[in-house]
Amino acid sequence: MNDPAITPAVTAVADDIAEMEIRGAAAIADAAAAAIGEQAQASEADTPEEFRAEIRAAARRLHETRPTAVSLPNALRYVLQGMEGNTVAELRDSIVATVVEFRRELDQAQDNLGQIGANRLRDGDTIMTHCHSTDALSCVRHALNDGKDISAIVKETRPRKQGHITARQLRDWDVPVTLIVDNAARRYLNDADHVLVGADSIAADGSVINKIGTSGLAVNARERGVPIMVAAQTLKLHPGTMTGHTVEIEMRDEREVLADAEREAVGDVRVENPAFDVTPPRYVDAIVTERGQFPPESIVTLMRELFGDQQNGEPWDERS
Ligand code: RUB
Repeated sequence: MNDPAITPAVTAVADDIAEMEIRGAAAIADAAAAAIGEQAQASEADTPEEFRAEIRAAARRLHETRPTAVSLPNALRYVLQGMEGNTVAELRDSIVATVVEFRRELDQAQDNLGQIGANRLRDGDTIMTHCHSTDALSCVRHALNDGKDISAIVKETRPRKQGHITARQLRDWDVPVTLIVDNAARRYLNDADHVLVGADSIAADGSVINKIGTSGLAVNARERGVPIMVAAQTLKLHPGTMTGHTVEIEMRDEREVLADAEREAVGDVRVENPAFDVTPPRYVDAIVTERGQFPPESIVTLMRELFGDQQNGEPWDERS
């Protein structure tokens, strides 16, 4: 049998995720689910078997783009588990409907956790942010809607400077923003009432996997007595960690760290560019989800409820 046909739309989305044109755990999940929907709609499969094989191949292509944000496999699993029917038309319709439902739940979850997170913020509070997280920003948006004045100290977030996206968004909401380089974070923690970050994955023990630099920020914040709040919808919970797996930390290209001219000037050194790090649960005060807020150590209870204890392969695995 020929390799299953993947549509150009899926390839384009996969490339955009790998290149970080589409980035952030929620946006990646949303784009991947939508791409499976496009695959379903554009498919020219003649048989249900052919159609299923195409969908599985598209999911594998999307899955291999970036390894750390578990929202990606969680989204793909959600959509593929919604595929049912005995004809190509039925299978297609079920995928399209599941993608719509997935997006609705994603938006709803972000909105709900935003309200829960906003309740932790008081009028006049200053937050310190790292990277760009739509879940974290949802908490700020709700606090503003509740009439609270919020200010922000925004870490630049080297090497990709996602802090600029956060700063722009907050300015659009009229939030006073102070942009700082990452190295200045400890100094400015004196002026912060909360550290507010998102997550790419949350492990069963409550460890938070987020943009590189989060763990150092959390350790410093704890030392200064500044509470650390992680805004993460349950799509970020990593089911595999319940069965003892660890979360893979993506290593990205050295060219994100050194431009070509700098590379020449620096000479023959090894450059490492991990995209994420792991913050141990003892440095996190609260994980805010759409299902409520949890001390990190109790997140496993929610994970068991949502995923059960067992994982039996993935719906995109090749079958004989
Ligand atoms: C993004 C990042 C964000 C989380 C949460 O890293 O670490 O904090 O993905 O974002 P990158 P959201 O820029 O490398 O993708 O809350 O929007 O899901």
